[in-house]
Amino acid sequence: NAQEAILKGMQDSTEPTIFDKIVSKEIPATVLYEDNLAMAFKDVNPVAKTHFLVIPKIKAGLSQLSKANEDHKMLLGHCMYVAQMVAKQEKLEKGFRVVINDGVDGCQSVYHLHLHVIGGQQLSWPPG
Ligand code: DGP
Repeated sequence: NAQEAILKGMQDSTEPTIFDKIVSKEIPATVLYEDNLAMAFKDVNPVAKTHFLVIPKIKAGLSQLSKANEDHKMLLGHCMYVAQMVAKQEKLEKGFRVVINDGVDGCQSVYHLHLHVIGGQQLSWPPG
């Protein structure tokens, strides 16, 4: 569709990451949901009983949230929507947390935008 074409055409000079290999199925992941724009899969290093990631399949320059521009709004909204949809699928009816780590201070380790969805147990607040 048109949105996909716009995203595909957006310059991406950022390095490919392990998440590109998950999208292309070069490396395995437990995929919970996938559509033409986004993918949700279990985090390999869970910090709670349920911990999955939602990523845009087309990075489109979004190595991190702070690189977002106007053209990314639909994709960002879509990822947020997918996060709550998969949370329902994973039966997180008592609640959950969505986190985006950005940059060094945010402890980001993979530079391909991703939403962490964490739950399945009582969480504490605030994070460090
Ligand atoms: P962050 O620190 O926000 O950049 O989180 C990156 C997350 O990605 C971290 O919780 C571990 C997860 N992760 C890293 N490599 C892999 C992988 O190869 N497979 C899966 N499923 N998750 C990964």
